Amino acid sequence: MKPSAPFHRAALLLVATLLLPLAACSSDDDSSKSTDGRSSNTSEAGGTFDAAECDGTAESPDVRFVVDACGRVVMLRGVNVESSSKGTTQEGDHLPASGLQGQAALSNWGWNSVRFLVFWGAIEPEKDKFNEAYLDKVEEWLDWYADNDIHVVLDMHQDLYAWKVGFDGAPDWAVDSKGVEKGPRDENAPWYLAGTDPAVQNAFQSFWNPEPGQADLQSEWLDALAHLAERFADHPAVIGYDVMNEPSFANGDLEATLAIQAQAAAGEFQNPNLTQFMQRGIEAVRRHDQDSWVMIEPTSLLNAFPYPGDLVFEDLKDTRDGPPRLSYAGHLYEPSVHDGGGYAPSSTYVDEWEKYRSEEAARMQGVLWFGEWGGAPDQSRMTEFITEVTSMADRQMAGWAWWSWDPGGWSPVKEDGTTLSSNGEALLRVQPRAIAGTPSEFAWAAGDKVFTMDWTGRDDAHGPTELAVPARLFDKGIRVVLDGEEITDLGWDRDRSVLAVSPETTTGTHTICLEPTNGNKCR
Ligand code: 9MR
Repeated sequence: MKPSAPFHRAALLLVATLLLPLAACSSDDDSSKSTDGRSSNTSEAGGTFDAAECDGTAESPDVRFVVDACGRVVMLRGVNVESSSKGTTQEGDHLPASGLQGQAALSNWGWNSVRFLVFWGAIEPEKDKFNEAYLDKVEEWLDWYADNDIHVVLDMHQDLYAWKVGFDGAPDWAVDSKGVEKGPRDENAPWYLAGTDPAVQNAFQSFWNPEPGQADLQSEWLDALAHLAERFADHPAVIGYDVMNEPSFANGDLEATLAIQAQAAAGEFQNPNLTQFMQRGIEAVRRHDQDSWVMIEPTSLLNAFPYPGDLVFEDLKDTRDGPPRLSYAGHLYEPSVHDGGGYAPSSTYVDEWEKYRSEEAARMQGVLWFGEWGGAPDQSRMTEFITEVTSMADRQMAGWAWWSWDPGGWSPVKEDGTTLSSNGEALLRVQPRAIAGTPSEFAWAAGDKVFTMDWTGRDDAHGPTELAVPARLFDKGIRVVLDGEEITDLGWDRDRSVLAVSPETTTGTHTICLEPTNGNKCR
């Protein structure tokens, strides 16, 4: 988004309603995924790693963690790919304009995951006819990610419902705006203000609250999601599905949405309509895929306002055999940062977000994952914002996906697709990619460039523990102390920014400390 005027109170209500609307290892770890060898890790520090042991049968040691086909805990960290896929009409290829070759730059950060945008209108442009040619193209991207050890969450994206009334999402045939045409747009206004368009609201109403005689569009959406899961259940890159991006207006129209703000602020707003849709989303994925995680978003209202969540968390149940594989996937958009107005020192947003969302993820028995967060680089205290959010994520051992890759703008890279933006510089950090055990805590001190982590090994986790160690941060090299001993033979792949370590014993507690070559903080 192009940041416009600084954020102000009047816009806040609208952000709430639109941006954030209402109503409502590869781990797919079946053995077919691991036998092709791509889902298992190939960086074999220690030399004892047998990829054949990665049969995808290990369950997560805790509902708060994702695991890969090797049973290692995966801390999902990466980026959304990408806004450009939306296009401006249902027609078009709906693939990232930056191109597959541009993804190699992800190795600057050692990231292990992407949230990849797909669209109902691209999957099913004509009713009941799935577009396999589009899905074949998506598969080419998935193949590349699998080959490069990057997990993918497929995100059923929409912005203001559909191209025909808003920006993207639903196919033209699934838009019922009750005879109202898309209104004129002020190209200089924030995009989400287009949610005031009666055509958008009517289309959402038809989706969330159909009247007798109207089509059951929710079931149509879920059938497209189920088809996506059927196509990619066995793909080694796919680790999750995001049921619906930023669900909006599930409780009614704009007026009704504005009316619930006070209720929402008081923690009294619950949204059974959206809860039921998300439960059906879990079941739609499980028709074909028992192993991936299902990402569930609350109303988009909560992205800008860290109010208590609206989902009926205890009603969301995974129907797979075995422990639940769910993720609570709300977005983190500090309103002023989203609109380019800078990160005020007095902002309490990140603290409140942490308090509510971590407690709600626990109630849902899900992995906490910020499916989107970001902002323009050229605003005050953006680096502080990034540092605070990433530190919070580490404290919570939560995953995140930056919005978005699209080179230029908010991206970690400038228009050329490789030079780091100031956002990219701030996002360079040491963090876990895959942990052959169960982490108890980890932290990155950006000032001293010191990373520490404690974990307990598990017999059912195979392969090395991997950290993202961006080569650009340590031009003179690194010093690593594992279980009190300095490692002399480092398994650090600088091209991929991945460090692999294997403690002498698999089980038991382990600790790692990493710092620049000449550091003296790690003992
Ligand atoms: O950043 C995107 C902006 O350029 C587009 O105009 C807008 C509408 O398509 O979408 C923005 O991306 C949003 C994403 O789709 C949903 N979450 C919030 C993102 C930032 O506003």
